[in-house]
Amino acid sequence: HAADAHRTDLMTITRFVLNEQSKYPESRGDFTILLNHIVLGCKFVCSSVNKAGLAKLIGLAGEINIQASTCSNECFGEEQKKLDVLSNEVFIKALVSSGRTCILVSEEDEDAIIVEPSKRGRYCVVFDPLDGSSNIDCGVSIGTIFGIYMVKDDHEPTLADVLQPGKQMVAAGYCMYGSSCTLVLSTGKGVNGFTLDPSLGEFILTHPDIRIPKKGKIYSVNEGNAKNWDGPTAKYVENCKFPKDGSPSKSLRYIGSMVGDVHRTLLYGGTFMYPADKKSPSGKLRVLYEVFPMSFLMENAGGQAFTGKQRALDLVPTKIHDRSPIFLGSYDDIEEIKALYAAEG
Ligand code: AHM
Ligand code: MG
Repeated sequence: HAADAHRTDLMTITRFVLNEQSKYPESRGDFTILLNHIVLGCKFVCSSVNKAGLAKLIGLAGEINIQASTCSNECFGEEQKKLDVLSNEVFIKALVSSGRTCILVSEEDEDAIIVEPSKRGRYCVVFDPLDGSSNIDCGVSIGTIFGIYMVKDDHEPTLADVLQPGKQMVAAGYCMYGSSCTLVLSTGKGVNGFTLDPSLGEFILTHPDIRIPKKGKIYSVNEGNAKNWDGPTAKYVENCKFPKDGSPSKSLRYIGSMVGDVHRTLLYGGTFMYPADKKSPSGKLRVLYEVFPMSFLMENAGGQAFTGKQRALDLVPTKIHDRSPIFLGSYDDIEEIKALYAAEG
């Protein structure tokens, strides 16, 4: 019976990646080990995010905090770390202890972290441990985003190892802490999604070979910034609302959590944008650990990612926290945006 087979033959993320890596005779399992440590970080953050509402109310000592509903995280003093700080520490410790990394870049840390020689490996990991900070306190979906580069030899790691165009990444993904905990991963050949089964503590393959629809019916952008947009962005959004070719108007969906907004875009199709505006000529999102991983996933799912000037994965970051405008999503929809920018000259 087919349904029974699903219940007893579980494709965990580890098994899936081991299968994939075994196609390369030179593979020594290092990537699988690295990924297992990333997965551990995701599970920890997932469990912390799920407990966050409760922890606020009960407090660490187990006493009911009567002020919980009227004060923010600061009320809990030193003991209660903010979720984003906690997540950052967990990922750094997990990545360093994997013994497979040499340099780490986190959105939470101004400087890159050079791993001590005795714990070094060949991978460079760039990540945003908990993205969507404005959504943390109200229980809306947030996520972790990561990208992975690999160095060729064992030279002393430097910033040059991570200031590489996104097309050089060997893998990228995100974990969304939403109504379920979903990890989406690409190692450069397609995109696969795994959902955490809390009773097993394992990510199970639930979304094999994700392909983004060629054209979508949704656009996603912070329209509150419209007065500062450039011409092509304004024109594209106008076309979404008042199509000139007789096609139906598109729906607007915007969470303000990149992971949730991109996840929906990947599954349902459409566009996600954080364009440049007069106040922020480079947009808001960070090249290394937001724009690149999401662009890598989009392209691997058959979509596109564009900066307003070029293919996003061709960008060469000059600083680890650089920002870039980004338009990503369904192939045909991004073609439309590219045409508007090309017409602008
Ligand atoms: P953060 O790193 O401070 O959480 O900011 C990143 C988030 C993204 O998840 C999201 O796409 C964007 O900021 C939303 O920004 P805005 O509130 O300007 O629309
Ligand atoms: Mg962020």
